[in-house]
Amino acid sequence: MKAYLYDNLDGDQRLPHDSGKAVDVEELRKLGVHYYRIDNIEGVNKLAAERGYRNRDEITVSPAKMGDVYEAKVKSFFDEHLHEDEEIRYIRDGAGYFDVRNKGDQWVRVQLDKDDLLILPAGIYHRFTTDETNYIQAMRLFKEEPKWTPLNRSGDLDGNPYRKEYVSHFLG
Ligand code: KMT
Ligand code: NI
Repeated sequence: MKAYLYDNLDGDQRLPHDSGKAVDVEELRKLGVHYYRIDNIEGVNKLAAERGYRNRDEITVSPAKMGDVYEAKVKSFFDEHLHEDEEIRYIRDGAGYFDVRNKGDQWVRVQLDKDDLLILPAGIYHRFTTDETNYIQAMRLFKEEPKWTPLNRSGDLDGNPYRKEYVSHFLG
């Protein structure tokens, strides 16, 4: 894992876009974003049980797996959005980037590799992209029903109760 401010420069979303300004785990924690390195599935099972997670699936995001829809999928994952539930991603193979908004509404890019696990709180604005290798395999964990309807920021979400809760808890 490596986190830094996104450089906001033009160019493919899959490039590193590293501004050179590092962001540490403490700063992520203040945004409600938790990072763990876990090299065994028992560790993931324990964390999931503690947090009340009951379901999971595995997704491979790659041209080999997705074929013609790969490019469109990668673009849609990169639309800024939030969820009304916590999002846990455990990287099984490959690599990718989760971008999250910080207190100043800047993008923080979190680079994840195999064995990295990231928890994003409900209501945080974020987006995802593969990197230049165009390959990631991840476990997605969810509490009850899969509830990953992305709510895009372009819709006005200031009144959304999950957003309001996040803002008052972490950005207030
Ligand atoms: C997400 O939340 O955008 C995804 O689940 C993308 C695939 S998981 C690395
Ligand atoms: Ni998401």
